[in-house]
Amino acid sequence: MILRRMSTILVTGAAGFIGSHTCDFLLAQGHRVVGVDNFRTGRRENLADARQHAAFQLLERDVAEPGVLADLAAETKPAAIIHLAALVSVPQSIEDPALNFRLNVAATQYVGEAARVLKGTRAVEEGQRGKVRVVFASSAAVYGDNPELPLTERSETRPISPYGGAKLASEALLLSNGAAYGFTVRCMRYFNVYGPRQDPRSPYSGVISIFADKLRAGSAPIIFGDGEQTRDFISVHDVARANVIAATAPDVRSGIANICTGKPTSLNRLAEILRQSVPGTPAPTHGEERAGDIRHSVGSPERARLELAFEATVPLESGLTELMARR
Ligand code: UD2
Repeated sequence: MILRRMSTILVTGAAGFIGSHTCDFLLAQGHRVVGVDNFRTGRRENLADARQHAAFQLLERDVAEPGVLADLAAETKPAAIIHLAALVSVPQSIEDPALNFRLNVAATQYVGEAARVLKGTRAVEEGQRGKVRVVFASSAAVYGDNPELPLTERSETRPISPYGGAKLASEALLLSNGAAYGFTVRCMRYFNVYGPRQDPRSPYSGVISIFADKLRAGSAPIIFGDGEQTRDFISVHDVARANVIAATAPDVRSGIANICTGKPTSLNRLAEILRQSVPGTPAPTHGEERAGDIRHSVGSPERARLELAFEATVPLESGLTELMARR
């Protein structure tokens, strides 16, 4: 795949888990990156590698404030905005739906406005004749507890948290703005993303970060329920690559894509692979099933393959081995 060369890409939420890996991958591909973060949950240390690059610029700004992103877009004239800044916690969205609205819906409107500003200026850099692009971090949470598997982009969306609702609303906002004002929008429905830099500290953090943290400390992970529930775990390296393809590959059209592997893995299997990667670690114990837990979730990766030529390539085993070898 031939990527557009040396674009300037604006990444919101640059210091976050997915954001920082996306910045690293963009820089490795030779792009210039303007990273924006307000450091509410993002961490400076996530950008230790990116900050070594001359092509990386980091700005501390709050993109949930009106006008901030539009001004930044006018200043930096990126070819694409990858919008990853968000309230990332599903439980927090339930506790504070107003904050969820501000960070996960209102801020998205400002992304649309920034893309409109770019469209109006000579936004696209010399040599790049493509349209302005927006890549949006959506989530499998838009499917809620839809049991028809695998989940495709045509599956019914019935989110069961303010977080999932906000992601779905933001998809519609951006896609409709893109259609009305003439910019390209790609909504990326990430499934269960894992990898280095994922914060394990909350009980609602991704299960892999929690298990890895426990095993590093020499304690046993706790599997909620019988462990036969399944998830579609995808490496953050694959997710970062998918974001970069969506932002920079030629001929990407507006639309939605699941970003997943298409392979279900049970929690029991996950715990077994983790134990194999670090011999001598304790066996998991089983606890109560988590209230509201979805039994099975797996996505269809077909549309991403057809429309983005993206396929996840990191096998879970090697992704987990890399994770356990770090820190
Ligand atoms: C997502 C949300 C979660 C909740 C849920 C609602 C994230 C990271 N999680 O969960 O907050 O809103 O959707 O359905 O956004 N598990 C264990 N032991 C642990 C931790 C988790 O067994 O210490 C299990 C958990 O019960 C589940 C699986 O691991 O069956 C995956 O959990 P997860 O929170 O990583 O992801 P998910 O998609 O269930």
